Amino acid sequence: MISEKMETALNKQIALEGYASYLYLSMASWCDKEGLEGCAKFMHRQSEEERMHMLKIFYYLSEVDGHALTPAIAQPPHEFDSVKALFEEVYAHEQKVTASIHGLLKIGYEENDHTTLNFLQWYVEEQREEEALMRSILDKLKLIGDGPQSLYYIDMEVEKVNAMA
Ligand code: OFO
Repeated sequence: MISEKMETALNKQIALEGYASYLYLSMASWCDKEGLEGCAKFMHRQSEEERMHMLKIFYYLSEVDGHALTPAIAQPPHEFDSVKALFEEVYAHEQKVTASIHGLLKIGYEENDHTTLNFLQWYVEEQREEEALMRSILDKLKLIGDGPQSLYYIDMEVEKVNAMA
């Protein structure tokens, strides 16, 4: 049986993952509009992954006799200043998600909730990977630059990441 405090916090995490899924879907659409096919494909995949992150908590809450709540999701931004600004926003959002996961762990330790702590380990690892991936893309962006001449090369680099996944 899960505590009310943990149930509420996990429902907040569901909402955060759901928002990430919508934000990345919106970013995929913007990339597509800008002709950045590799980036669009990448953001679509990220969006799917975030939906999976959301559902994983959803199923977990049901499994431990909690009540998973379908979140209201705010409309994400539709316009982005540049591809660099877009990836910076992704990175910032991932850092926010990581901080939120750490908040959940804190509650887990306070409550001696080993089951949830164990469940959350997957997210700790996932966030480490996601942050590293976004940092590596931002590093490449710094090298290539994101002026109009560079967009083609940026897109090719992100396409290489797609091919590795
Ligand atoms: Fe699920 O927040 Fe990104 O990975």
